[in-house]
Amino acid sequence: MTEIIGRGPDDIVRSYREAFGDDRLIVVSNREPYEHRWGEDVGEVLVKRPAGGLTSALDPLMQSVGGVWIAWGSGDADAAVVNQEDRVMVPPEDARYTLRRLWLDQHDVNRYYLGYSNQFLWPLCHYRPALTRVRARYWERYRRVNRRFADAVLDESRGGGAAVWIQDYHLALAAAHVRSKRPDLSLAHFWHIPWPPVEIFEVTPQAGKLMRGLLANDLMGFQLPSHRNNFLRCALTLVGAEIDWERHTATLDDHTCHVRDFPISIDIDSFVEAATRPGSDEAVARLRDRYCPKDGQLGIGVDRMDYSKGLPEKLKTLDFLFERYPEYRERFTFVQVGVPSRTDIEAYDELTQKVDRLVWEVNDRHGTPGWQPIHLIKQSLPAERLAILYRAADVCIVASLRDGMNLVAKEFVVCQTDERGVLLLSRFAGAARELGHSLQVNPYDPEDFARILRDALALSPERRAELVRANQAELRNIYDWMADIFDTWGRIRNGSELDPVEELS
Ligand code: GDG
Repeated sequence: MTEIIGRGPDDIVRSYREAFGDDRLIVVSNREPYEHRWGEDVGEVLVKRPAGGLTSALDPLMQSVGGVWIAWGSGDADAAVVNQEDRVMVPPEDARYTLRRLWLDQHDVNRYYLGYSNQFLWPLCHYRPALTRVRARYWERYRRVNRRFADAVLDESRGGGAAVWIQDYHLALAAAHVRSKRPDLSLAHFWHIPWPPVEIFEVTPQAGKLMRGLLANDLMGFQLPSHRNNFLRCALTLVGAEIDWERHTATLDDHTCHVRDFPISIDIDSFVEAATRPGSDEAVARLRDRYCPKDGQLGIGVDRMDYSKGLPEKLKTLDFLFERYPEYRERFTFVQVGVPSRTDIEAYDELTQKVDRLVWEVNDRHGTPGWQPIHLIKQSLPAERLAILYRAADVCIVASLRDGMNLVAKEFVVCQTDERGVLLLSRFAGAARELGHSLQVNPYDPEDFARILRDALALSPERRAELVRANQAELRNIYDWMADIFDTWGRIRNGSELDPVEELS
């Protein structure tokens, strides 16, 4: 595989220490990186790593830098393993940092998490205002839970300095609470999902409060320049912040927030290692034997079951492929991993039913006695299995209707150690900006999407290898992402963030 030269864990520790000295790193997110669950045997505790882009991205970083990660203790055995201060060291097999758990009751989960976060902010930020549900009690609880997260930050930073790094849309109000009590702390927030244009965001009844909450940070990070610009325009229009469009800052009530884009990435080495460890060649061969028709090809998809991921559009595309190009029947099989997600929300339940129905229809229409066109795996696979699946595939399809980045696309590219797999990538996923050697598709146009899929299946091994290598050469490591953020954040903190005029000279 193309050698990817980038920064590593040691560079992150150095970047962090240069920026923040001995200050403690405090990461705050809704989802925890490790969940403890009761096993089947009495007293047995199992450790689960929830599937999701955010936790997969940040855990390796916390393991390098150390510090404390504050998150909702969502596992049923979580409370049994923490100490009196609700802390537990993780990873369990090699304690590297502290996980501080915060407890949510059923109302919190229903209103703050499933309500305001996932039935208001999530659809809105994915450009789907028609899917939002506005309820006063959701907002009330969102505020209250955000304040509790902020209180935990204040507690963990007592008696010293800290760099507080807040994650994602669940915690938009946390920074303002922290700043009101500890203006000396350095605050940054990374928003993993898109930020929509002001014409969409302004439907938010609490738009001004959310903007003020986020502008309390010293640094706001987004995946793409377009999200950054949308946010700055919202700051101008909705709360009258003063915007410097060259330096990308928003100033409100004498506080300046720097707004930047930092496209997130993955821990490249860990995926390459999982795809190539001893026994992997046999595992790849077994997987192809199981699913792939003899001398045929294997396609894969890996998504949380979420309406932003374009699963029905992907399945319609497969339907068109088998209808328009029947030579692919019994020659191409598709395996879709669809990890159940937010199953208590109606829109997700409807999506799951729709996906089940579409899979059934395509299989019914095009399947033959010895061959099933689509296999839907509705469960989370262990990370090593995922790397083998990526490596075994001839194509991977990412069909997001809107996606902040999409880590699956990047993971697939790095696992191509045999230089075989071609990536079909939605133009509407943030990853499309970097992965220019994927075949880019418009999921709203399934006929053309099917034509591009056919073209992908027809590519020669040489052309596939060229595309793989070119995409791999574009990829940066998660550590570069982290170091970029710490370097920028550190310069802001030290007052040395250059303005663009100085940078140019
Ligand atoms: C949000 C933004 C942004 C999936 N299935 C399994 C599994 N996964 C892991 C993948 C990947 C992660 O989940 C999914 O990440 P994505 O980036 O694709 O999507 P979101 O969860 O929506 O993440 C997204 C991301 O945050 C980071 O900023 O890219 O735009 O929406 O890492 O590997 N992992 C395992 N088994 C599975 O079955 N082990």
